Amino acid sequence: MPHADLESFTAHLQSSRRILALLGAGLSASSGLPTFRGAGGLWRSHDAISLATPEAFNADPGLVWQFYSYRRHMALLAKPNRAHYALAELAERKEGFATLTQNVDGLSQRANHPPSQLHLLHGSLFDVKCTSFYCNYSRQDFSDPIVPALDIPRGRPEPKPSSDGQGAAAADSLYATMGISLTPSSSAPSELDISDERNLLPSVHIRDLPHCPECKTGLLRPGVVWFGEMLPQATIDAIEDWIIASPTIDLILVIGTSSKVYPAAAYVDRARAKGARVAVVNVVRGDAPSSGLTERDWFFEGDAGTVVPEILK
Ligand code: BJW
Repeated sequence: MPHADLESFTAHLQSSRRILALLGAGLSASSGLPTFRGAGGLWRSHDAISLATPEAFNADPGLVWQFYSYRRHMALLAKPNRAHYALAELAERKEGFATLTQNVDGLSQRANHPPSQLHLLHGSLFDVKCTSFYCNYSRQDFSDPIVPALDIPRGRPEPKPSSDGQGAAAADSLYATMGISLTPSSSAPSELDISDERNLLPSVHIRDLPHCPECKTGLLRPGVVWFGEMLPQATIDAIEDWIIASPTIDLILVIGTSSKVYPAAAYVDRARAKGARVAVVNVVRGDAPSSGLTERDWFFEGDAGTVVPEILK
């Protein structure tokens, strides 16, 4: 059985040289962003998981863009929480530390996580790419909404404040350098009660969705990794190089993930095969890597935004 003994964890962390962190949506739940599975995994009665597929995009690109427009808006308004900052600080402190994040919300970047130690397994909400087979166009895009047709009543609650507002000013100034204001404009869409079926979203015609400025014909799509799609090859290669360069891996932190999605979840076993002990932080005790935990491992039950800064300090 894993335990929650902070003393033994701290001693192991201090002596660890090669450390991985596998992050999931629960980390950003502490910043008020919804997770995928369980409570909060619904967007306007659609299962978030079923919208994160190429099939859903092909069937109704307008609906899927509305979902991602909402997610982009929420992520821009959210602030990194104390766990994002604690992980960024650990990366600064330990050269042999690498973060593998499944999150696409940009909060680790805004917490100043060193980019060379941060691997985005599932892409970014703020990348867009052309869907045309013959076109390789992609760009970073932080505009909100990305096109006027997506400036619709999103029926969202504003993100809850992070467990600690620390760093909000830094995030704001980082975004200001990119010319982005995180203050909602006066033309921001009004809030709707989305449980009220009368507040249905208007459908968005494909011609009003973002199109490729290069090939002029292709529809743009969010630069995220959907089910059935390959993870970015450069990211996989960089992680592989990191693992190969590690004679041993001492520790893997598994934070706020249901550990159900592959190949991300498989990095726990890769690390274990190199000797790593596992430390899980999750609000749900059962949400642990499928290979299970042993008495060498730790399970810290609770909100990532509170627990992570406590155990990493
Ligand atoms: C808190 C908290 C708080 C809440 N504090 N904790 C091997 C076996 C079986 C299947 C496969 C396999 N290999 C590949 C597959 C297929 C598939 C897969 O994994 N399927 C499984 C579901 C069975 N994988 C793929 O298709 C991947 N591609 C691939 O493998 O390519 C090769 C290939 C291609 C074709 C054929 C075969 C192979 C791609 C996976 C892409 C996943 N994409 C998404 C969407 C990204 C874009 C977007 O954001 O919209 O990624 S799906 C979604 O799940 C998102 C997440 O990153 C990912 C993981 O979810 P996460 O982060 O764990 O969130 P939740 O909601 O599941 O969990 C939250 C957790 O937080 C919970 O535990 C809570 O308790 C906890 N929590 N509040 C701490 N405050």
